[in-house]
Amino acid sequence: MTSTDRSIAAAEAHSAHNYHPLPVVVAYAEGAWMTDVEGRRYLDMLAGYSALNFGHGNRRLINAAKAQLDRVTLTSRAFHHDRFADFCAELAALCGKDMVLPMNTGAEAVETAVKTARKWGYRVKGVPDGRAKIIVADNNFHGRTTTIISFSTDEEARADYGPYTPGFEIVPYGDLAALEAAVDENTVAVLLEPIQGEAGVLVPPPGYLKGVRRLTAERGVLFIADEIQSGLGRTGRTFACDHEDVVPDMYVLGKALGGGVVPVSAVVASSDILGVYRPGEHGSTFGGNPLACAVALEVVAMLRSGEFQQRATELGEHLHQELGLLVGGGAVEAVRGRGLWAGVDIAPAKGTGRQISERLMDRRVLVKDTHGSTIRIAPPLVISKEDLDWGLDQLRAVLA
Ligand code: IF1
Repeated sequence: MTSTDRSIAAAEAHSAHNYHPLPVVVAYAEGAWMTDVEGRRYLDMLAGYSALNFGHGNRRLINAAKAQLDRVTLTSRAFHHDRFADFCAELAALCGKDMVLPMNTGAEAVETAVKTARKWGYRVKGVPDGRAKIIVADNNFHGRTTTIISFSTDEEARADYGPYTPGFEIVPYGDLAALEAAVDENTVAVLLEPIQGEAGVLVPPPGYLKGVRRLTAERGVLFIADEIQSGLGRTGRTFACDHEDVVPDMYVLGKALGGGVVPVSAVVASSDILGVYRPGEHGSTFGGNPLACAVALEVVAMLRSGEFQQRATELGEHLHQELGLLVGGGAVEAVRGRGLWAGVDIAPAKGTGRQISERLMDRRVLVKDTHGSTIRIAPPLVISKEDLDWGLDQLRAVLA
């Protein structure tokens, strides 16, 4: 029995089977590469679902974390600490906003955005108590809490978790007319991913985001952009909304905000929205902790230079050019995405997404399939062009 087999058997014996991971046991990682317990190296083309935009073991992020570990790691929000104000000010400035509410996971930030929109609806917009409505898109993915899966259209994520949280209406993604028809006097927000990740890296029709922005501004409804996966450089811009020069009322951030080192998430908005909170009305034990702030401050500094956005743009153009050549050859039915992010629909005759992922794993490339036979490609933004090309060679070989 190899150490891989032993590790997997123990994991299966002692953990809930809420995932079906590929049979690889990672022990080390650096840059775009991971090494398993047998010493085999793999090219990481998933990057922790975009939490690892800056690569594994990013020296600036590890050093920021190491330095903070010897200072103070947790105070709770019962007291201030010397990284908190800088983190909030710098992150707000990156977003062109003036207030931040820090949390830890993406789902917590989405929940915070939902609570903020409802509270704003009652205290600012004047919606009758308990009547606030939030509009979401079909095939959304915003996390796995009971409220968030209450508005999911994915039966696998939603089944057997009732009773469900009311107050949400689902409209088709990309359909502005349907959205306009759904907005009423009790609508407090529209919550959207600017590009739908789990749905298969779905880019909305050109002009959709601009239309949502115009409609929500006209109707006094908050536009909440869930940029947890699409944001922080992944699509070649700081935010996916930037591709349409759209500024939402609330940015919901997570994943790469913690640099792949610690969980860091946040809602970022203007003070006339986040100013609705009074002490004691929301919170989190770890939200905005010193270690999280130290790492996230370094992430914000790295994004300020624009180098990661530039890399994702240039390498992304190359990625999509190469993937585009595969369409129509019988193996790939469609490719979608932006920057260093692509959803590749494999022809079912070539195998399921899982089977393709396993064949790629045998060739030392790690990706994740999503529904059916789509694989998601999202390498760390630090990947070299040579490594990206090597990864594409393995995909072409698997599909040949
Ligand atoms: C899993 C994918 C799924 C997200 C967006 C909020 C969250 C996520 C746009 C919640 C998290 C993760 C969760 C992980 C797999 C992955 C994922 F889309 F990235 F592929 F599931 F859909 N908004 N996405 O993508 O953030 O609470 O996880 O920090 O749950 O299997 P979280």
